[in-house]
Amino acid sequence: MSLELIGGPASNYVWTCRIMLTEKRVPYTLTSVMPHSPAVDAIHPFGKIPVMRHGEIVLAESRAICGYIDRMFDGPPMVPADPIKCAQAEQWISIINTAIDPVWIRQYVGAGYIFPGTPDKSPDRAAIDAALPKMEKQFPVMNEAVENGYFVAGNFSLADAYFLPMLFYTSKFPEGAALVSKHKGLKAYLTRHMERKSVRETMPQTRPGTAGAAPAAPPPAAN
Ligand SMILES: N[C@@H](CCC(=O)N[C@@H](CS)C(=O)NCC(=O)O)C(=O)O
Repeated sequence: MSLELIGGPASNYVWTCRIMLTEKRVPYTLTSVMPHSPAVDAIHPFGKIPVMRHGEIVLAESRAICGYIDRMFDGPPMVPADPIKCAQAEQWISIINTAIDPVWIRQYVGAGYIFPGTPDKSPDRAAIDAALPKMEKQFPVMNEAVENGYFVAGNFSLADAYFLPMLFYTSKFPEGAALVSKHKGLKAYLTRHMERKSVRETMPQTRPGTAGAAPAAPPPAAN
C-alpha cells in the first residue's frame, strides 16, 4: 500500500513532508498539483497543499501528515518521545508555522516576489517593505534558536524540516540574502543542512507557484 503525497513540490510545506518521508525512508509517490485542484479539494476543506492518501487514510495539513508518518513508520523519530523534548520541538514548530511562514513566505517571498500584486508583476515593494521590519526582529531569534540547538530532536528534527525550506526560499531574494549573511548562525545552518541527503534530494526543481512535473520519489536516504 503506497503512500501518495499530493501537492506541487515547490510548496515549502510539500517540501517539509518530502524531507520527512525521506528521513523515515518511506516509499511514496508525489502527485504534483496546485492548491485548489480537485484532488486537493477532495481532502483539504480549504484546498491547501499538501494532502495525503495512504490506503483508506486521507489527511490534510502538513503537521498531521508528518505526525502520521513519524508514528506509523519505523526510522529515526523526527519528534522526540520524551514529553519535555517533544514539547520543546512542538513549540518551535508552532513558532515557525505561525510567525515565520506568514511573514517570510506568504508576505515577503510570496506577495513580494512570486505573486506580486503589481500590474506588471514586478516585485511588490509595499509588501516587501512591510515584511522587512518584522523579519529584522525575527532573524536574531531564529539565529539564536539554531545556534543554541533549540530544535532539540537529536541533530535533525521536524522543526528543521519545516524551517529549512522557509529559510532557503527567503535566502533567494536580495533582502533575505542580506539578512542571512548578517546572521552567522543561520548562514552556517543553511549551508550545513542544504547538504543533507533528505534535503538535497527533495529540493524543488520548479518555481513556487507552479505545479511542475512530478519528480520520482527519491530512493531511501542514508545519512
Ligand atoms: N497549515 C497548512 C498550510 C499549507 C499551505 O499554506 N500551503 C500553501 C502552499 S505552500 C497553499 O496551499 N496555499 C494556497 C491557499 O492558501 O489557498 C499546512 O501546514 O499544510
